[in-house]
Amino acid sequence: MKLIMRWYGKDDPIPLNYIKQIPVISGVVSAIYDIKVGEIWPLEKILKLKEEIEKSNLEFEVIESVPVHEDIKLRRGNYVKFIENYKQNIINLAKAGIKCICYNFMPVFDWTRSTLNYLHEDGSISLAYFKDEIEKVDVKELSLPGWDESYNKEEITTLIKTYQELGTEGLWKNLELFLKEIIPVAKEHGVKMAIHPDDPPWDIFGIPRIIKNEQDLDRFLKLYDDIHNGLTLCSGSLGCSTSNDYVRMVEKYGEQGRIHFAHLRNVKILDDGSFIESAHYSPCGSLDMVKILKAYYEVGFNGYIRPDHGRMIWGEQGKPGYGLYDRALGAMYLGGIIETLEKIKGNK
Ligand SMILES: [Mn+2]
Repeated sequence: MKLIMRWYGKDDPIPLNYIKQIPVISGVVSAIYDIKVGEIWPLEKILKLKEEIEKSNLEFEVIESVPVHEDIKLRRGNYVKFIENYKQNIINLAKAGIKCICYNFMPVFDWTRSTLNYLHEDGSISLAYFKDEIEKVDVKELSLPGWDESYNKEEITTLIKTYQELGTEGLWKNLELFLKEIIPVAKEHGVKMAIHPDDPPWDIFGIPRIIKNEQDLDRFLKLYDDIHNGLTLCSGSLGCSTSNDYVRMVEKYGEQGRIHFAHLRNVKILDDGSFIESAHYSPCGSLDMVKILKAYYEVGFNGYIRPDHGRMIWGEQGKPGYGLYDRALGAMYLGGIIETLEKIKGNK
């Protein structure tokens, strides 16, 4: 298991040497942020990023994310070109030593929350999802915190309608056709693809969402039954639904060698199914981090783990979910559990 942190490149307010000061962290997961979705990431740009990261004595083996263009998900417009570009990106990233690529197949929005500024009793701030607030939202007047503002209202309404018409089965089909093109390339170049589940793991606004639970993950893995077609098992996404047993998923898919990347975050699930992102420490949320890491440890997981969203604490301001302090606390907590597991088992 390698503990890494997400780093948003040169525009990230957190410098790499601060990340390096977190003792358990061995590397960062990053991406190229100034190339339009669907286009090729030039090898020189990737190598420059790698050089910068390695200068701080951090490893760079994981990408999050190479985004999938909406044309690929809808199989329309320039999808053929965008799939070819995607393959070239896998090849370029492999040349730079990248071993794992996280991506998602969520239509329109990567994630949904009703607030980015939920105030906890202790004064810390985090993201939260209140079901009643989301249900009140008028689809035609869509604007929610953190959502991509690059679409205007008309474009977004059309896009949502197009997905509603495509439907769940249509989206599954398009995902399968995408995998059949990209996984052979990933395999040839030794890159493990790791799909991120839908966040939160349920349908929103009638848009199809297909990576939500164990049944979906089973179906996904069978679409292309190869180790290079794997998972980013995100506890903060899958774990928002009480019907998902995250520990069981770690045991099951870990045993199959299909988990390549783990996102670990705790969430406090409320009675109505709403949730508040909490500190990583188990008593603060609904997930048991010790049980989760024990499952990873016992299944012999040798992929990457990162602390997921953190709260904003100690007056820090910055990108919601991606401040330094609380993610660093989370990383040390996760690292402490891993060290304990290893020493108790007498392996170290
Ligand atoms: Mn995640």
